[in-house]
Amino acid sequence: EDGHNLWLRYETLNKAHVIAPQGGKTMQIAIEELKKYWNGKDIKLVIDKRLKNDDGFIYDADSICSHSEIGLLYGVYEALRTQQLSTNSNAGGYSAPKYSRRILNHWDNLDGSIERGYAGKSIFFSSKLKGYDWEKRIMEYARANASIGINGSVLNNVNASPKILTKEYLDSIKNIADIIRPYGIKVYLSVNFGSPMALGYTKTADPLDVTVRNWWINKVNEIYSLIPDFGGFLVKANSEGQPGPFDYGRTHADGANMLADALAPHKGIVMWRSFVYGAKHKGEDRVKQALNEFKDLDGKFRNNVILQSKNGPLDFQPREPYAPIFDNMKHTKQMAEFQITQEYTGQSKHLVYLATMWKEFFSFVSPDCLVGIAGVSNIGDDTNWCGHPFSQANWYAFGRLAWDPSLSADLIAHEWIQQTFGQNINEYAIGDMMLTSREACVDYMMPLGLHHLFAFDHHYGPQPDGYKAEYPIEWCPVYYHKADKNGIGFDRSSKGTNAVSQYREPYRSMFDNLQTCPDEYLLWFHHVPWDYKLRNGDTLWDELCGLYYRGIEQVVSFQKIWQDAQPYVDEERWSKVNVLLQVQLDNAKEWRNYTLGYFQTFSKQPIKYDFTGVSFMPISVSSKLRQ
Ligand code: BDP
Repeated sequence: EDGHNLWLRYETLNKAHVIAPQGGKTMQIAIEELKKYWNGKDIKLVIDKRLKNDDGFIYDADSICSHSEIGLLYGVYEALRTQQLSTNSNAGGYSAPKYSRRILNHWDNLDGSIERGYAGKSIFFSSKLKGYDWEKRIMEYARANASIGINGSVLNNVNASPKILTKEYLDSIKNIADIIRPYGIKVYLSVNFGSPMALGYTKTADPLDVTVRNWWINKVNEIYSLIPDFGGFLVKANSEGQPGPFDYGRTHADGANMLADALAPHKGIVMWRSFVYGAKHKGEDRVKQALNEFKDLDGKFRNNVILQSKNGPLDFQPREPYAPIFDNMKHTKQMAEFQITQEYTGQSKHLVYLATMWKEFFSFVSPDCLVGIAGVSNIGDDTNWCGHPFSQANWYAFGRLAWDPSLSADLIAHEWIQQTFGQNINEYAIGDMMLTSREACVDYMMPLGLHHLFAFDHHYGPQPDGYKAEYPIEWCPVYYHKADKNGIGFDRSSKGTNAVSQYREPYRSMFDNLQTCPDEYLLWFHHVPWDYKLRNGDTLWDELCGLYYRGIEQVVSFQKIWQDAQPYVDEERWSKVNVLLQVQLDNAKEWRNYTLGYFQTFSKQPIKYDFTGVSFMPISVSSKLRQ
């Protein structure tokens, strides 16, 4: 049992009789899946053009009905999913996705490596795979995505090589597109803004230059001649060294609109990332820069441009407040970008279920203000796809939430557990472990709103004392915690950098005021004295210490839960998780020792806890964060 089958563990039954109209490849897949795995007798697939949403479907005991073949396939996976679950009695009814764009962002490089990938090499560009089973692997990938409703893949890294747009690569992208199309998945590409110049076709990449504009038009036409349903481009421009319109004195809107104009005749889109700092607003508090870069451009983007922003204003930290750009760009289409790959949450070594983090985001940012969701993928060519067996749950949860952001993290966890490990496992304990795992990670890495205390470059372990004169200050941990003899935290209140002013009410005032700022964001928004009394009566220092210890206790409790699960889990997956939980515990202790040891040099106060004598403190977060 190597985990390769993910949550797709249907038993082959071969007893269903499927009645379906003539159709294409997608219909064939839908029929095959039912014939093999459906546990009823007759089942009917019906195309009904009166149903408006292409991807939506109606599913009841003996029929699945949709406007389109892909809608039918989604209905089939819903039927098979409910068949696997113990709660299948309330199955059925109408289901349609909240968003038409449910997209994985792969950060895969053309040499087969993956930026922030922790599960092997690229399944798209690795030469190792380009053997006989390459096609099979891509098909399995597409099937897994279709089973949870994902319908788009950006195949390459946002730090994009211009070479992706050469004939050689476009031909291989066409092959991938052909394999994944029947599963309803469109291909998108990340593009380097400087491509025409870098590839030697133009003297500039200025978006207002006619030769540049024509190059892009021709390139886009070439792409569509190979891939008629190509989705569009994802662009990281003027960010972390990438070229962009600023290089020519132009705006992000100029840049995005040029690409949008080339794509529009083919119905393609541009996903333009707001992850920009160190450009025009260099020197300002980093978390304010994205909005400051973009706010004057609100309403200036073409209709087929979507601004894509990370959930938090910094960079995928274990906990951040939501990114205020979502409050402000009222006349611009927006997408949220979640990070499924666990760059800052223990990579594929720690068990951290991220659905609770994404739900926290949705408790502040209404799903209604978005037009799509992107997730930075955690998939590689490892046999089990994601490295840690529980990291598969994050891929699963991303798809389910992109389909329906109102699903609870709890429900999704339980669906995943039953499908992945079967119904005999101690599901509630495992569910509790998953649901509290992100809070545990916050506790042992950086509680109370601390952020970016990570070791340079690899972002795995702690380095709160990190400072390198040769690096931008925004990459240095000391910039973020600002610990000194008086206290700790980044003053972003109205008396500090005033980052709070970017938030809508009531959050602006709530975050601004030390008395009302939720403890979870305390040191994100305030520089707080070591002796400051928190709402629970503890001093800041004692609470900080307590939380690091609590995080460790949580991991110990996960180990216990996993011991109890041993009889119900196959040896291979059980051992793998067991070993990784020990790594997680060792790492959690390292985080505590290093971080508290360092902060103690400022607080000069004792740590009241010891390794063995810690009493377990149940996790409780502010009610707002629990929704
Ligand atoms: C950061 C990663 C970096 C990415 C960047 C991005 O450390 O590797 O290129 O985000 O999203 O989180 O562009």
